[in-house]
Amino acid sequence: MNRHISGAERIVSGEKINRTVSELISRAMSRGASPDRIRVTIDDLGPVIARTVTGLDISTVNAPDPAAARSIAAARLKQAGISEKAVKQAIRLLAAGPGTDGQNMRGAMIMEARTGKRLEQDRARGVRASRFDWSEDARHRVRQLLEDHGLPHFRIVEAVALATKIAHGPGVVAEICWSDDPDYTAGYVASPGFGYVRFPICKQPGTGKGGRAIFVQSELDAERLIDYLQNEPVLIIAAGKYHDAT
Ligand code: WAQ
Ligand code: MG
Repeated sequence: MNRHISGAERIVSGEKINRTVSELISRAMSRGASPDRIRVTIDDLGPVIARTVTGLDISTVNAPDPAAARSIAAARLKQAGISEKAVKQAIRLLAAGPGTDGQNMRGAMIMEARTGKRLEQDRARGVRASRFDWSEDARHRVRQLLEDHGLPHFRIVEAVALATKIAHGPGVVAEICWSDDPDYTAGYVASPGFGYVRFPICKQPGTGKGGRAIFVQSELDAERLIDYLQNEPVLIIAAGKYHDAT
């Protein structure tokens, strides 16, 4: 089997490389799985200064079941300016497995907000965002914020970081995601305007289909966005706020 279990990445200064690599290796081996392979890649970002941003605000909508969660998520996306057609298309694909033959993708779909047209070149793999991280201080603060609201932080901290990078991308209107992990039922919608809105139950437990769809204003945005997602370093230097859902 060649199934990818989980990935993580960090942006750190040179003197923290050793410590960071050992933390990531411990993390990869600490979750019940015993991976056949752990791959570590270190990229020198050179003199490039990461763009610095604040993490998205976070809220939780406790919809009782997947149908309710998806319908509230859809309403939020429509308010953000995504067409009904595009929203339905994204949700249908996440539920079915958006890759080839109902497989999951390793990356995200990119969709035009008005038409739902898919703009990623490789529809089997999708686009992987990389080169984003919390500063040490901001990571500490967002963990504390989540703990203060009784939330386990492990996946949420990673998902908010990715959603924050995506929300700051050129042409991005909003995003929808739920995990492809059979025993993790949560998902979210995110946008620069309403932040990161979580839904603890986006799918039935045991369902191994999920993914991400990023909606862009126009077809012309796709190329610039893909370059940004893959290459431009983004460092989150402050945590957003936690709101009770409205
Ligand atoms: N860039 C783009 N797409 C990605 C990336 C990435 N770096 N990593 C994962 N994906 C896509 C890919 O299609 C996966 O199948 C899909 O997202 C889901 O990934 O409680 O755990 O890592 O607030 O399973 C969200 C809710 C959890 C957290 C998301 O996603 C919460 C999650 P997973
Ligand atoms: Mg997963």
